Amino acid sequence: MTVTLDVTTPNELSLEALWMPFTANRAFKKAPRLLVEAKGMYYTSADGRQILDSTAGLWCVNAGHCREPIVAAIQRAAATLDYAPAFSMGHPTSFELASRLADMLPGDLDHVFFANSGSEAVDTALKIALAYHISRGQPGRARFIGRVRGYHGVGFGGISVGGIENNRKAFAAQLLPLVDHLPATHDLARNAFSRGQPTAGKELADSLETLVQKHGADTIAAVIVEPVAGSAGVLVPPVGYLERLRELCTKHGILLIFDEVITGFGRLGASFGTEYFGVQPDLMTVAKGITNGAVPMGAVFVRRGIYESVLSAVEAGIEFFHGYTYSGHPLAAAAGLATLDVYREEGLFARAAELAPYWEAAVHSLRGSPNVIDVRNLGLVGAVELASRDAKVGARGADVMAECFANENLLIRVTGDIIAMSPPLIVEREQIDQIVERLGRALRRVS
Ligand code: PXG
Ligand code: PLP
Repeated sequence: MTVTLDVTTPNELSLEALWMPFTANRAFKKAPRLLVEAKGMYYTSADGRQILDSTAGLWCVNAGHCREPIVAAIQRAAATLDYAPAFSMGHPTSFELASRLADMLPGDLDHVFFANSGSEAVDTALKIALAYHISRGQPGRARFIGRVRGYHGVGFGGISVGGIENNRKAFAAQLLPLVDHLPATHDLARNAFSRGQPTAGKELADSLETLVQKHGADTIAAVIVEPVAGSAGVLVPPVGYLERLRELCTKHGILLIFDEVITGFGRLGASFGTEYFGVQPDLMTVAKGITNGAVPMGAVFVRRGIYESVLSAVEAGIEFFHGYTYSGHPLAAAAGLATLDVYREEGLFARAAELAPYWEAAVHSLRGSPNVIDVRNLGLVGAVELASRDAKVGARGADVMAECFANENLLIRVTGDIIAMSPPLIVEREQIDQIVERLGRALRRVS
């Protein structure tokens, strides 16, 4: 199938060759949705419409689109040092970005390993956990604990600890062998229409204690969770849950990994989830907002003692046999520095915190719209869960998304029948009103 692009080019564009990621390729190619430009809160579609972006792209464009200082920094970097080898060579920008990030992080979480995506960051963090225990003479600590409905990217490590069934089932024959999962915290019977953190469910963290009793603490390397699960449909942790997980991990010498690919860089109205919840992990993964989505980058933040332990375990030479050609890429590092400047100069994390109550009231006004069985929120994240049509999970959600894009000039994200929204932190109150009005109209039109 071809489409005519009437904004940027009169040429016909063939859609056949590209195998699109996490997309219903056949449906998309019959009814394509193409974006050709972006600025601030809006995309421009190929047919020339201004589309209000309620999802910050895919949860990544936290400062809004095509921000001049970030664009300029990338242009300068591309023209100055296109690439520098990442192994046994360095370039100043990656060191500078690592230092700036370390300064933002709580406590001794002050070393940074760069990757190019959240998936790579996750696999890197899992390897660091193993290397750490080996460095302390505990190679038997090899088991990972994830959580049902967790999303940790698509590497074999990430899908093994991840708990989204569709992402695992085709690859089940080759997942990592030593993995268990905590139960999901989602509980509509007790917590539907919670504003902010739900009150019931803290005790679900105690299933870690059960796993410790089953396997022995000395076989468990790490627990990995998203502070707020994003991909599975915005699952906000119950009050006290993360604190309890931290307590149990400390008690049993298990590393706690927070996957903050979505919750990092202001999304909750604080620099990171660790700050928002006041719970400090041993390792933390980020991506997305680290460069405002403008250049691919991921990172793992590591507590000083872990870094020092791994380094001091070998006498000389390479301490950790892991890294990517593009770890700390000059364009990504430059984009990262410029992004941190924008976040700081515009006070965007504080702005997100200020807007959060308005956002909460706005999304909860959708309670009572057709088929809505839950509304939930935290920071500048909101979700509206719809009842599924009989035996057709995801059909209603897909229809609402298509309706929003085609007839309401609104970009939303759906996972199954859950609508997720996470606007850029520059969003104005009137735009929040528009998001909710447009989504409300779409919900009333989709049966
Ligand atoms: N961990 C978490 C917590 C994530 O949310 C990843 C790892 C993987 O990052 P990369 O950069 O490899 O994609 C993610 C990514 C969605 C959606 O709307 C969520 C993500 C990616 C794409 C879509 O559900 N999260
Ligand atoms: N595959 C081949 C054949 C390679 O040579 C390399 C890197 O040199 C890779 C994969 C890994 O690529 P990256 O370092 O970009 O992850």
